[in-house]
Formats: sequence, C-alpha cells, structure tokens
Amino acid sequence: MPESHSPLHPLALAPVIAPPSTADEFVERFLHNLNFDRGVALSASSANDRYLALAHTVRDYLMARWLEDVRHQKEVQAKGVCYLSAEYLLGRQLDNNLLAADLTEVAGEALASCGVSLDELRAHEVEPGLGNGGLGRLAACFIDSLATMAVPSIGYGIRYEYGIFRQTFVDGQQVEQPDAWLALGSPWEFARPEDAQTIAFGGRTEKYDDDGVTRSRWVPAWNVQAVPYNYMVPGFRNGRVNTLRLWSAVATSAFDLRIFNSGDYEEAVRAQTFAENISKVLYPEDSTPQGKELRLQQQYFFVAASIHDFLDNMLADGFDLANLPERVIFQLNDTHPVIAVPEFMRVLVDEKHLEWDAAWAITQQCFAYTCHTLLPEALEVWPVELLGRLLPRHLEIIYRINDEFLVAVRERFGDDEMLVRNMSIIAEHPERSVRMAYLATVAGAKVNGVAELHSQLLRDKVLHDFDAFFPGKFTNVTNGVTPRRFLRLANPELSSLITAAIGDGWTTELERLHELEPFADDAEFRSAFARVKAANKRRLSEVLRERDGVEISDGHMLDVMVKRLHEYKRQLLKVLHIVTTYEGVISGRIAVSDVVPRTAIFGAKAAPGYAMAKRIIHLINAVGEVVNTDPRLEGRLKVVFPPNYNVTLAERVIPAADLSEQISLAGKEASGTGNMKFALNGALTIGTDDGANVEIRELVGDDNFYLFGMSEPEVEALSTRGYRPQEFYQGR
Ligand code: 26W
Repeated sequence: MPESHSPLHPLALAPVIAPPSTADEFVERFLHNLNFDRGVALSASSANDRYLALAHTVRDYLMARWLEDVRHQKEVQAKGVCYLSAEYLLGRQLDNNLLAADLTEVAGEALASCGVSLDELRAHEVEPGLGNGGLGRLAACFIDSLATMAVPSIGYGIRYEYGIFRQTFVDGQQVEQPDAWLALGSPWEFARPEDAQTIAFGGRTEKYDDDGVTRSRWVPAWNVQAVPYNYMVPGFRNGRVNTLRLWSAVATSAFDLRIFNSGDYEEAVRAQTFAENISKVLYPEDSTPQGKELRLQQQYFFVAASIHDFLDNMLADGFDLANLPERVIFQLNDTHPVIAVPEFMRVLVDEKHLEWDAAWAITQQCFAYTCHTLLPEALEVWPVELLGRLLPRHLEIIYRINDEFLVAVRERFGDDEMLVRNMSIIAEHPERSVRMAYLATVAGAKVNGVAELHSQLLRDKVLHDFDAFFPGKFTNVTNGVTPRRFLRLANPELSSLITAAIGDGWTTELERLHELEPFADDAEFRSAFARVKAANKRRLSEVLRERDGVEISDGHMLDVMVKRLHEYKRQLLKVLHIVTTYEGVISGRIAVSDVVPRTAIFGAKAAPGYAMAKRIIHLINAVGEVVNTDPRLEGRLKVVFPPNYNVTLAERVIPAADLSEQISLAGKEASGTGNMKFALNGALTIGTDDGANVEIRELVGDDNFYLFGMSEPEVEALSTRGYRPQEFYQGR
C-alpha cells in the first residue's frame, strides 16, 4: 500500500463500479488485450488468442471491485469463512463471470461488431476439473453463493496441474487420459509468488528450554514452496468479488542449492520433480480413500499454506490471537483438510507460545466440519507410522488431543473400555491409525451432515457416541446448488420464461420459485415450458452430434443418470431396467408399440482402480450397442453414453432431461446435488428415499416424484437378516 493517502476517487468508494456503458468501450479493451497481451492483430489471431483477450477484458472490469473487496475485508476485520477443500470442480468461468458482472450482452454485441462469435469463444474454454464429483462441485457452488450473499470468505485448495482424468471409451471400456487443463494457459489465475509459503515435512521433534519453560519444536527434514494462484469469485451483480486461492508446489531454492553445491545435477532436478509432484495430479478416487503418502502430503501442503497465509496476511497488525474465533471459521470440506487441526495447534503452541489449554479452546471455536458420507470405508484414516514419519510433531499433538479427550470420555461415561476404544481418535486395528473424522468431530465447533436424513444417520449411527458426548454440536446443513450456473446460464430459455412470470428475484432468492405454483394450471405457461424443453433437447442433440456423433430422436423421453459410477448409486439397476425392457420386446412379452420412446443417457467416470465400476461402464456400452441397433425395437429404446461427463456437459444435459434418475440404495447417498439441478430445470424425479431426495420430494410433491425402492430402515433390516440375492433370483 503506498504511503501517501490522497482522497479516494468517488468510484473507489462506490459499492458497485458501473460496467462499461457501451459496446465500443468493450471493443477497445478487447482489442487492446489482444494486441498488447497476446501480441497479435485481430486478423491474425487464433480462437485461443481471442478467448484469452476476452477473458482478460472481463477480468479488467471485475478488477476494481476485487481489489476494493480485498482491501475492505482486511480493513473491516469482520468474521469470515476460510473454506478448506481439496477439490473445486469449477466448470467454465467465462460465462459465469460475464453474468456476474452483467456484461453478457455488451460483450456479445462488442464481439459481433469485430466479427467474432461469443459462442465460439465460450466453447474454447477448457474447464478446470479440479474435483471428482459432488463434493468438489459443492465447494464451487458454495464459493459462488458466499460471494453473492456478500459473506467475506476465501476458498483455499490445490492448483492441480492435472485435474480429473479425461475419459474415453475403447471397445466400450473406460480409458483414462491426462487432463492438461493448463496447456493453453488459464486467463483467470493470478500467480502470487511473492506470497509463497514454505511448507516443511519429515524430520523429528525435540524439547528445549525456553527461559525455564520446556517447549517442543519440530525439526523438519525437507520443505517445498507453496505458491498461491488467485482466482476471482464474483458475486451476482452485487459489486463483490471474493477470492479462491489455490496452491502450487515448487521446489525451494535452498533445497536445490544444497544439492547443486554437492555437484549432483541430476539429483537436483530429481528433487525438484519430487517437490512439484505434490500438486501434480488430483486423486481420481471418490469415496474409497487411498492411503497414499502423496495424498497426505497434498493435504498437509495446502492446509498448512492456507493457515499461514491467513495468519500472516489477513489479520490486522498486533491482532490478539485469543480473538480468532470472532474473526474466522475454517470450514473443513470432509476429512481431507483435517490435518489443519494439529497444524493450527502447532502454530499456536510451538510458534506463538500460547498455553495448550488456551490454544485448544481457540481451535475448538475456529473449526467446523462437514461430513459427506456414511460409508464406513470412505472415512479417512492415516497410519500412525506414516503420520509420524511425515509430520512427527502433528502426531504428538494428535496423541495429546486424544489423551485429554479420552480422559473426559471416562469422566462422563465411566470406565467403559469398549466405548473408549470405539471413540478413540486412534484406531488399533488393522493397524494403528488416526481416524480423521473423529479428530474433526472432537475439534469442530459444529459438525454437519449434508441432508436431513444423512445428518440424522450420522447422529444415530456413525458418530452416535460423539453426539451423546457433545450435545448440540451436530447440525444439518442440506446441500444446495447455485441457480446462477445451473438455471440462469445452463437454461437461458427457461430462465426467461420464469422471469417473465415472476421477475428475476429467484436468481438470488431461490424460494421465490414458489411464486410459480399458480402457473402450473396455466395452459399457456405449460406449453411455453414444453417448447423450452423441446428446444433444450434439440440443443443437446446438436452438442452430442458434434461431440460424439450420436443423435437424440425428437419425441423421445430423456431418462438421465449422470453421476460418478458407484455400486451404491446403482447404475447397474438402471441398465437392468433397459435389459428387461429389451428382453420383454424380443420375447414378445411387451408389444413394441407399448414401449414409451425413450433415450437413456448415462454420464459417469469410474475411479481408475475401481474394477467393478469399470465393468459396469463396459456393460452399459455393450447393452447400448445391442439395443441401439436391433430393428425389432423400431428405434423406441436408445442408450447414449457420452464419455467424459463433466460440468460443461452437465450444463447441457440437465436442462434437456425429462426424468432424473436418483436411485441410490437408501441410506448410502449422503445428499446428492445433481438431484437438485434436475428438479430446478423441471425434470421429474424417479428416486429412493435417500439423501436430499427426501426433501426434494416434500418440495415438488408426490406428483412430480416417482418414489421407488426400500426405505433406509428396510435396507437396514434386510442387511441385518442377511442379503442373499441368489435366493431372490431362484425364487422367481
Ligand atoms: C479420500 C477419497 C475420497 C474422495 C472424495 C473420499 C470421499 C470423497 C467424497 C466424500 C465423495 C463425494 O463427493 N461425496 C458426495 O458429496 C456430495 C456433496 O455433499 C454429496 O451430495 C454426495 O451424496 C456425496 O456422495
């Protein structure tokens, strides 16, 4: 900040800086960026040049607000959210930022006057796929909503060089390709090497005497640099721009130099590669944690960098750390960032020299934990052996947290060794390890599930004893989705129809959609809705023709199941429905004229190591090959499985869907968020009483929801009795 304080320009004080008033101004900036940033003339430019110049132009218009927001947040020192997430499944940025800044029309007009198509440039953007599925997309929706609600917040995560793999099919089987999303440059990021943090690993701990006080300290063995990249997170037309800060790993020069000086050039380069591997690739595992050392390195790398960044850069000079709970909440997106808890304690106790009890009291108010699963196999645990090797001081801190917690458990519940063993943060079998969900639960001020049913099951089952020990700690926060991206941008025609009926307040206050209820009986509105749906189907058909060479027949019901491939989500059940219909027609049991013309659309990536999920993908493609080419079906049943389902494709598929498939085995899907996106776009749902389906059904009514399958208590009862599918099969 420059020292001289001349009075601020009135615009700098305005809550919203007005967007450019004319397309001419926009043209000028666009051409300026093309010439001076890209170094090309319009006539010689590539689509990538034009896309980058356009993105830079949009950035320019958001910049004043962003800088002002950053300054304002530091000045006001209001309580804010640090959202810690290993995944952000952002989707394309251009359209979202144009919408937020209210520049879409001006930009379209400006580009047209240069002979450039906005649509072509939109299609040019490679989406940053820095997440696996629901959890990563939720993080992206939340940072959008936090900005729109003007909540001071910063998202922290990892700038993976390779995001979720690109999926192709070879002979119907999934083949993974690396996702080099940065290859042509990302115009939305700002590297801030001057804000780099040094992140240490390994080594040992020691005790030392500090003026009569015995303290512990960590003597690490090696370190890496965490270089932040900032991304704008604009609120919807409210003049606010929050920040997403993603960390990239770079070898420290000290590390390099030592080895260089020893004369071992090859070893120096190897060291660099080793360090830079930390942010190289997103783990494509979803739900089944991989106990890989590199994954723990990733987790510690980004949370340590984030905590230090917050403490170093966001607090006013001389800030009293005792007041941190009034200043910040670190929201833990699942267990992936939970190693932040012992890191925070280490900073407060070892570096800032707070008393343990004072530090622990602060920590317990500064963290909150969101659990995204019920599957026991998805709860992360880290072997003590690994933690002790990589983060020895953190392991000591975890042991102390656990010791004190178990003393309190005994005080409250008596010496029930079984209970103590069950509640211990340290598991003894099959190997001694740290249960990260328990650590998060003990440390968090709040623990939330992601839908009513899920939160209830968390309290009743997975974390039952903790609920008894910490009354009031467990809450529900049902997931949500941003209506900006998933209705306004993805479905412009439906958005216009809704806005014509009830105004556009729904864009930021989604409950306003209730005002549409009277239109359910309005014949004109209904036929307008049907026209929009038909147009969206045609648009999808064009996208799929161009992308994969497949077409969707007019008049077909679009029956859509898009989500990660997982047994509990039951894509297999959906395929069996198709097989049953097919077999019915072939065997003459079903008259072909009775088959409702239907195209089943699947979109799903399988974790590369999940063999059963991959077999199910193969099966869907194989069934598709048979069904799609058998003339006896007279084209009334089709299976379409476009590869590489991602946010961009979701934005095309969801608005075109008639039927949304949400058929997980009850009690397994924590919430689901695709279910919400379909409902928002007017699809009917076929689904189980699982996750947020329960709440969706209450909202849309039984007429719009085909309830299906067992309830969670029924599933539970059956699995207690013992589930033997062979018996069902033979009983037929
Ligand atoms: C450690 C490996 C790993 C990676 C990702 C384990 C678990 C995950 C996530 C928890 C998987 C995930 O995305 N879960 C989904 O989170 C959504 C947002 O809350 C929910 O809507 C989905 O029901 C839940 O499956």
